[in-house]
Amino acid sequence: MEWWVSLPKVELHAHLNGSIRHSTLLELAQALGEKGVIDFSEVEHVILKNDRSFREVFKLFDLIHIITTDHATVTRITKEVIEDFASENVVYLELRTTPKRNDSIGMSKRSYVEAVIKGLRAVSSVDVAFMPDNENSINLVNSLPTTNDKCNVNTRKRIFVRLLLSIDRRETTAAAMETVMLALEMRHLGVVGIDLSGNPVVGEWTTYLPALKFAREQGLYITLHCGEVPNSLEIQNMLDFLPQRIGHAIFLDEQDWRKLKSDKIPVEICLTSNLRTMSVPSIDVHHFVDLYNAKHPLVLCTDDSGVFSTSLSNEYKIAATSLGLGKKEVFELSKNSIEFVFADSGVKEELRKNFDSAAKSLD
Ligand code: 6MZ
Repeated sequence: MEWWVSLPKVELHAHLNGSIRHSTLLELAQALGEKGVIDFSEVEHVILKNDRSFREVFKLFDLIHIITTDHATVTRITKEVIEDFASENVVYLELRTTPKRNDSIGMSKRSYVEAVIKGLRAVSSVDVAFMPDNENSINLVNSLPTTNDKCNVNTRKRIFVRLLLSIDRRETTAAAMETVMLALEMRHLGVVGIDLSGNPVVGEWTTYLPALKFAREQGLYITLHCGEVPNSLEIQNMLDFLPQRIGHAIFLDEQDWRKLKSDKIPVEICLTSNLRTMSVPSIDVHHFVDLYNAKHPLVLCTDDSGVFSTSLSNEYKIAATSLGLGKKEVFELSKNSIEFVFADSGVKEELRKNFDSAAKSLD
């Protein structure tokens, strides 16, 4: 197994519908094509395309949503996405998704999230620990091996999963508030926070602010997609809000960088995503380099492993190669991500132990 794959990793910025397997997306699109809902020959070309502009990425998301937004499919893709991350040794995954309402098939935001949770329970290839108050028993319920072999129990892989509910920038204040209320109700099922995402040229900060403030008052963690396009006022407002993390942080000016660094707001870095969408022209001018050298808190993430054909192992490989990092530094970079997870101190402690024991066998 390649070293990058064996390395234990923490994924904190992964959108469910962006992480869908290519094979699954094509299979589902073909089935809808056969039913006459979409024209498969046109869609196939869009799915298989490799480099996409920012605009095209969001057009693809609209298409993916037509293909995936029913309860059974949401459950299936959640299960597969977790299996895929676990198979490359992601030991903690914060998965984010936008709760969607679709009256024509009886889907509410709540039933959408319930379908996601059903997907968490459906994973059998690995132990999925997602309920904060029930971390140990869920492992057993989910994945008790069929034999009585004690070794078997001990050697099964385990992944911690937490959920972030996303507010889409197209949504109204009321819809954003509905997502926050749902997150609060579903905390016992592993929902830990709120993400603001969606097409960055759409919507206004003031629309989401009431819901984000309320979420924070109620103790939910907040992460914001910040500075994906040049929008100086919004970037300043977002940094002033002091979220627990931000994603991307591309178009910040000198003053914003100073503020980000002095407030030590951790940044979710998505290298391949930024390069593929041409938001950053090349890896050597990516702000990751400066933030890493400045020892700013950061975490490498995939963003949309399906849409951008990447994996977290690949992101570590790209980062290490471009900065000339040795294995020890890469291991530390990965381990340090634990400090920015939105889970409690017990989970962090477990993860540290996990990394320490992996360090012995990783050379
Ligand atoms: C902003 C993004 C994104 O929520 O349906 N999303 N938002 N910037 C990005 N960078 C390229 N990548 C994904 O997952 C897909 C949704 O996540 C957001 C978009 O709102 C997209 O529709 P879910 O599971």
